[in-house]
Amino acid sequence: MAQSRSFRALWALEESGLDYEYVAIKLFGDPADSDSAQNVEYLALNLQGKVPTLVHQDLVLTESVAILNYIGRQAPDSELLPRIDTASYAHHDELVCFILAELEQPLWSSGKHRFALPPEQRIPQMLETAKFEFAKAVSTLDKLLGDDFSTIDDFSIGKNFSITDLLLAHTFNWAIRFEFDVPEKYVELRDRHYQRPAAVRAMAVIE
Ligand SMILES: N[C@@H](CCC(=O)N[C@@H](CS)C(=O)NCC(=O)O)C(=O)O
Repeated sequence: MAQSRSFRALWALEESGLDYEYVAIKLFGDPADSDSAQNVEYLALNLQGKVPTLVHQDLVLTESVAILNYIGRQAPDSELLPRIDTASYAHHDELVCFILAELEQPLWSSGKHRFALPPEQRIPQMLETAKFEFAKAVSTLDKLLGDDFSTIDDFSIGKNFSITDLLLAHTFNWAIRFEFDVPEKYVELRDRHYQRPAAVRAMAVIE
């Protein structure tokens, strides 16, 4: 699905150079339609009827970060995953967990309480809480990346683009679309990484 976490997987596939087939899925389509996330065949792959799903031979993965890490391992030359030393791997794990649990969480809370949850489960006041939590996460990110970190020149781990850069750019793009307060430097980071040829190719797939 175009505007979703699926873009992460698509972008990583383009970065990796691996062959893939993109299958469009509609989240809110009629369950009788074969491209609906509620269709029985799709639910057999993805129990929650969510996106993305990656199918490779007998392997089925339904968590976007597991999908990114798998793509990174299938294409080591892409250096989407750090391979220098254990500490770099540990920083990768730490930053991935932080992005999902702290930076993305308020965005998804906001999405759930605006359109994804059944109307009777939505709490409008959550939107203010989400903005508060997002601002807190952004100031922690500043510290995690360090005072010297340049959003114009540096990468979040090591000396090349990797999965954590992709996740940061995608998450800030999400925040910008949802009209959260995003500091200018992270808008620049989003712009810089979204100009990568692989991101542009991935965008063309969903347009
Ligand atoms: N933790 C999962 C979350 C997947 C997810 O919630 N995807 C959203 C689209 S970005 C979805 O399918 N939502 C439909 C729903 O919640 O029913 C991941 O990272 O892949």
